[in-house]
Amino acid sequence: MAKKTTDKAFLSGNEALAYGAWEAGLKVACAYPGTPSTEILENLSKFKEIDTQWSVNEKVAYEVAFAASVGGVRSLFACKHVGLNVAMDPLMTSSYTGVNGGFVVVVCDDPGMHSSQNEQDTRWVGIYSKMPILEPASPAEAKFFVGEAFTISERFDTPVILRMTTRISHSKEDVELKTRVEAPPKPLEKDIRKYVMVPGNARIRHEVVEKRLVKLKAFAEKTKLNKVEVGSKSLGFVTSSVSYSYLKEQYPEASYLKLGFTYPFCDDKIRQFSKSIRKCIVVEELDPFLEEHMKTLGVKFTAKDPSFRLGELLPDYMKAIVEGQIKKVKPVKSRPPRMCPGCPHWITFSVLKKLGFFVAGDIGCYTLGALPPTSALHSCVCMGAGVTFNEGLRRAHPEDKIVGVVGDSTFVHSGITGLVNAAYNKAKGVIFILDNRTTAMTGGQNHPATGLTIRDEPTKELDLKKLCEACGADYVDQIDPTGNLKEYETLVAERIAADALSVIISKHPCKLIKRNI
Ligand SMILES: Cc1ncc(C[n+]2csc(CCOP(=O)(O)OP(=O)(O)O)c2C)c(N)n1
Repeated sequence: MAKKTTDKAFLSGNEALAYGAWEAGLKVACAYPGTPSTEILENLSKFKEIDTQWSVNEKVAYEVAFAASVGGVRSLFACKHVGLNVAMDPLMTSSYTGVNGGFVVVVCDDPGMHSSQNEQDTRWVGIYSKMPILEPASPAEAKFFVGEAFTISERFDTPVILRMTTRISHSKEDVELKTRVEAPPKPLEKDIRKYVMVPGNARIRHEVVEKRLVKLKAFAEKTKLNKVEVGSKSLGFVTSSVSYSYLKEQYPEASYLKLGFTYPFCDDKIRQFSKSIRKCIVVEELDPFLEEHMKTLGVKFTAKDPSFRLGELLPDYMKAIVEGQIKKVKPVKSRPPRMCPGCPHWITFSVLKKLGFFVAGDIGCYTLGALPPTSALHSCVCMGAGVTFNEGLRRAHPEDKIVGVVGDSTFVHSGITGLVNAAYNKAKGVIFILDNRTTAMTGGQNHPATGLTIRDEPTKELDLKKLCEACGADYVDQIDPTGNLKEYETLVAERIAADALSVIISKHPCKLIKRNI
């Protein structure tokens, strides 16, 4: 990304957001990769003024970034929607403490599940956590909104959620570039009542949060982030995010209540708008978030057919939704992904296929082991579950043949605790750590076991073998399976026969990265 002072550049939503955060004086940014959010940190790491990191997982990323805000600087956390689940523990209480420097929580949802294990709609987290939600409708807005989010965060003493979706993150447009405005660091406050969330203090903070919500609601009515575009009196839309951009193309003459500050809801604006339009339609991707709230307001409107709650609202569907023509979203013919030719994961899956075991799987390129021709991965729920499913399934079926598979990045993210748990609770079995020296699924990001930082600088390298031994595994073997099939098969057979908890680290670099083993 070109770093210019005042100019235009053709940027994706994620690039634009990174640029906007830099302009707004961002100092510290943390993330764990996840499509469609990954490029935000990748782009932020190009700015020397910003301290960036790949954290080991989203909970850690959230805490480090949030602590930097408590320390008085503008900070940012970014993740994909499921990453927010991992960060929910600090997130919920950070709403109570509030911030010092502005703190922005960027969450990229993935309607249509282009690259995700579920399709959750992050907007509900606004209600649950009592934090404001901003929703840009284009890359240019992503850039503008992140600056606004910092201002709102500091003004109302709250973390602010900036909700992106795949199409906003990955589509491109011309955006204006400006200069960076430094946000001078505030002093580190020793404020026990604000930052020590023991029950006595948290009760007081809960009251503060409720009062803050009332103020945020008043702000939602006034802010230009929620704007009315006056057009036809006979047709109007209440909408947000990419749905707004799609509708504008198809219905340029209609009226719009375009919500950029989606939560807390701007009830008065919604009431006034729906009253002023003969046919008011709410159009939103995924869940009926606005729709359910508008029902409670008793305003007159129509909404999409419930079948459109699944998947993306593509431009082609807009007319159908408005005119009520189709009830079912036709799936686009898909071409299934597969592991690359020469991928080291192939070898493990060919061995596992021959063994015929139940393979407790995890999330990464190796999840593709579930597809033909190997079809040798039998569960995949969330990151880290390759380790814990081996244990849980064995507790249900002690006699069955079960192993677990996890990637190197995923093991560091959330597999370590599962291995400690297995050792502590005397579980048995073989866990394969498929160490391809990178986070391949999301495009090849570094992690602690690669020994390289987000900026490719050498750092302390996490020794997976020593770590697994320390976790309590009885046997830990490290082997390069490529060109070594016989030895690999013999080792696997030995460890499976043993009445023990074993870890086999299958180590060979991904074909798409240049790295020495
Ligand atoms: C909670 C959560 N965070 C992030 C992701 C995105 N993601 C999917 S797989 C993966 C890691 C893959 O790396 P690794 O385990 O090393 O396996 P590889 O793809 O390299 O084989 C990530 C970050 C996710 N699905 N869930």
